[in-house]
Amino acid sequence: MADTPIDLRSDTVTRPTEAMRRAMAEAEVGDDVYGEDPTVARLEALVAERAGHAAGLFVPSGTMGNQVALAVHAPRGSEAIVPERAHVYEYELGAMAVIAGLVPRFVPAPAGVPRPEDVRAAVTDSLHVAPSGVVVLENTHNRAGGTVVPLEVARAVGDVARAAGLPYHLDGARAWNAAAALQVPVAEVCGPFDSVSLCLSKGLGAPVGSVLVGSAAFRRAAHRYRKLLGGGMRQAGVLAAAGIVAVETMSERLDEDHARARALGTGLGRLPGVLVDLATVHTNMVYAQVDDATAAAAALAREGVLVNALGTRSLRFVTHADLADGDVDRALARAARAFEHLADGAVERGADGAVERRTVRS
Ligand code: TLP
Repeated sequence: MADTPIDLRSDTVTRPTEAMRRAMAEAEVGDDVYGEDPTVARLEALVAERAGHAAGLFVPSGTMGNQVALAVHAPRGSEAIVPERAHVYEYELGAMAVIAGLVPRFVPAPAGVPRPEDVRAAVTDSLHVAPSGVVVLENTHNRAGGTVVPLEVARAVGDVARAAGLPYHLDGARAWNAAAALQVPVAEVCGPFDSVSLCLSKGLGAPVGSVLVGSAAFRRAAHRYRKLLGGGMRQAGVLAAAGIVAVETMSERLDEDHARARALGTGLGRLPGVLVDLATVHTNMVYAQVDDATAAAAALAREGVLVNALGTRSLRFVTHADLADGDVDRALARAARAFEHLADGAVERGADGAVERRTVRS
């Protein structure tokens, strides 16, 4: 294996910065189950304020943030209307069924963006099917490539939800990335929703945690669910302190991750046997199509580049705060070595090496 591995599996692999570690060591804490941790209270107020919502609740993970929100919003036996390939369904182990008793109703979402009319068509109060319980969006949409949902679409889907009397939740694990890409404050991204789960442990680099924001009444209900799920944490200010540093110092640097993803995507797309749709590289993720994702990920790992294989043909590369200058070039050089022997099956090239035709595969 070449030198130090470059870890592009996820932005969750980032380690706390020196400033975070100092803040953790010095955090003022109390028993948060008694509501006595001042640092947790500060983090919750900070994120609620940044997101433009009345109240925040610190939860251990994005999964718990989403699942608590769904459980609060929708009655058991109802449907969660979700964009296809949404994290709340694909990667949360069926939690919406296990915890809240919900079934998913998918709407098509090319590039992660549903059409408001498809959401409207998915709403039902028919006697013969499960009633609609909640509408969900994901911004950025992970499985679609870290793509950004435009604000006007988020608002228009919100109008549909409101007209139908349905609560509206955002999986905003990477809402700060969406805000950076759209060049708006994160409150704009979070504005149309009744609740948003924002992760501190992804692009912002905190070691643990998410904040679920919404109204004061929503927070009261969510607080009970968090406890029910075993998410009542005691001196959690040690973790919240890192979250405060993350929000205050790391959200402004996300453009750097996005520029690196674009450079990485451009370089990867030039390699034999690799197909990258640069139109989907909006933020810090690059999805590359190859003939055999498992073999390609193993070849990359041997050269010192760690990525996730998703499905049989997709590789996901994620840029993040722990990358150093030059890591993208180093990763590309290693990828070129790893893919040397792969067939150039995905693309056809002209004499000058330019891609002439791409075969798009699922
Ligand atoms: N996603 C992880 C993996 O689970 C795939 C990653 O590496 O990207 N919503 C979205 C959109 C997410 O991408 C994730 C994490 C979550 C929610 C859940 O967050 P955690 O891992 O904190 O429970």
